[in-house]
Amino acid sequence: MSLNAESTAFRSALEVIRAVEPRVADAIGAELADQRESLKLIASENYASPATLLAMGNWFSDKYAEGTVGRRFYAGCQNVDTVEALAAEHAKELFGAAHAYVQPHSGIDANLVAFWAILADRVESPALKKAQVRQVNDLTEADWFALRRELGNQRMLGMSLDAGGHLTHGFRPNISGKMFDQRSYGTDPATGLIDYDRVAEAAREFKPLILVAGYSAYPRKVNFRIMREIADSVGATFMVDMAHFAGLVAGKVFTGDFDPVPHAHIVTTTTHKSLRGPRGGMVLCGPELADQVDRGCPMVLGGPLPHVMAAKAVALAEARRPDFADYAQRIVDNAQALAEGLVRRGTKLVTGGTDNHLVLLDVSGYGLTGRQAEQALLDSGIVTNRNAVPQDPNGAWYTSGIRIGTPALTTRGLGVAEMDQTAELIHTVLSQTQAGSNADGTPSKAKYVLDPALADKISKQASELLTGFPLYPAVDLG
Ligand code: DSN
Repeated sequence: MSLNAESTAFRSALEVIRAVEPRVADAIGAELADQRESLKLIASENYASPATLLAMGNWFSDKYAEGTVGRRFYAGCQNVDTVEALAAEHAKELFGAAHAYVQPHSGIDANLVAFWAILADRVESPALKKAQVRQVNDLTEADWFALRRELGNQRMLGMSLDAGGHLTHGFRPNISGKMFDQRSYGTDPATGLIDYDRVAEAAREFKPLILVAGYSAYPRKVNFRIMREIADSVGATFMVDMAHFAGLVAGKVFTGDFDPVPHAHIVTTTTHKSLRGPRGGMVLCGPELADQVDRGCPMVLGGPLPHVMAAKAVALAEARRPDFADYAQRIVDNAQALAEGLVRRGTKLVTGGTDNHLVLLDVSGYGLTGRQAEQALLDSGIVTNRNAVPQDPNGAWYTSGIRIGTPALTTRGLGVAEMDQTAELIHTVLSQTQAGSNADGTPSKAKYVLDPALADKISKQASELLTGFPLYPAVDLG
C-alpha cells in the first residue's frame, strides 16, 4: 500500500531522528498520541497544519539573518528574504495592515518590540537620537543617564491580571512591570464587563504613554473604537495585544469596532493560538512606527528564526483561504454552545457567557479552587488550565477559575452537539469532586477527592467523543 505524502514525510523524519537519538523520536510519536487522545480545551492552544509543521523542520534553521528583508547583517540571506517577505505580505493582506514584522519569537517578544518602538517614537530624548544614528560610542555618561531617565518609568495603562489581562502588559512577573509605571483597569464587579467610562477616568487621572487593550482570559469582545478615543483623549499610544483572538480577526468574526487593526497604533499577536500557525509572534503597525518596529532584532530579539518565518508564511496563506473564516465562526459557535451547556447545568461563568473563543468558569460554586478543578478534570482526560477570576480570593496560584477554549477542538471538527456533551462531562467531574484536607485537618486548596472509577469512566467518554474526529487524519505513523 502506498502511503500518502503526510505519512511518508513524518515517518521518514522520525526514522532519521531515531537513527541518532531514538528517545527523541519516541517522545515526538508519544506527543502525537497524547494530543490525539486528550480533550484539549486550553484556550491558547491549537493544532497547526502538517504543511506548517513541516515548513519548520529544515535548513532554514541554520541561517543567521539579523536585520530586515534586503538589509541584513549577514550574507546569503536571499532565501530568508523570500520567506520573511512572503509572511509579511500575507499578514498585511490578511489583517489589512500597512506594515507587518514577522520576526518575534513569541508574544512577549512581540510586545517588547512594540514597547521599544513606542518609547523610541514618543519619548523626546536627545541621547536616544544619538544612539539611534549609531553614535553609541559618542554618548557620554550624562547622555546614558538622561536616556535611562527619559525612557524609564513611562506610564502604561492595561487590563488588570485578575480581570483577564496579560502579564506582559506591565505586571511584575514580566520585565514590562519593571520598565513601566503601570496602572490597570478592571471590569465591573456586577457584570464582569469592561466599563469604558472607568477606563476613560483612569486614563484621565494617570495620563499613560501607552494604553493597552487585549487579554488572555476575558470572554467578551472589546470595543477598540472606544478604546482608541480614550487613548486619543489623553495623547496615549493605543496598543492592542490580539494574541488570543487573532484568528477571529483573521476570519472576520471580529469586524468594525471589534477589529483592532484599523483602530490601534500598533497591534501585537502570537501566531499559534486561534490563528493556528507555528509558535511565534508578530507586530502590525502603520508607517509611522514601522522603522522602529523593524529594529526589533537586535534591539530586543535574538536572531530571527527563518524556519518559523517560513511556517508563518504557510499558516498565514492558509488563514487567507475562505475556509478559515468558516473555522473562525465555528470557534465562536462552539464556545457559545459550551457556555450555554454549562450555564444550563448550573455552572457559574464570568460574564455569564462568551462572545469569543473562551469561557471562564468560576468553580467556587462547586466548592473547589481552580487548582483542584484543573487536576480533577485532567484525571478525567479533560485538559484545561486554572485561571484567576476577577477579585479572586484564591490569588493567581490556586485561583477560583478554570479557563477553557474551543480553537483546538474546532480544528478537529467537533461542533455544537459535542460541546454540549463536553459541558456534561465537565459538570459531572466538578460536581463529583470534593475539596480535600491537609494532614492536620485544615482545608487544602490543592487536595481533592474524586472517585478514580468515575475519572476513568469520564476519560473513556471523552475519548469516545473524539473518535469521530481524528487528529491529523492523514498522518499514519505506523
Ligand atoms: N500563555 C498564554 C495563555 O495561555 O494565554 C498567554 O501568554
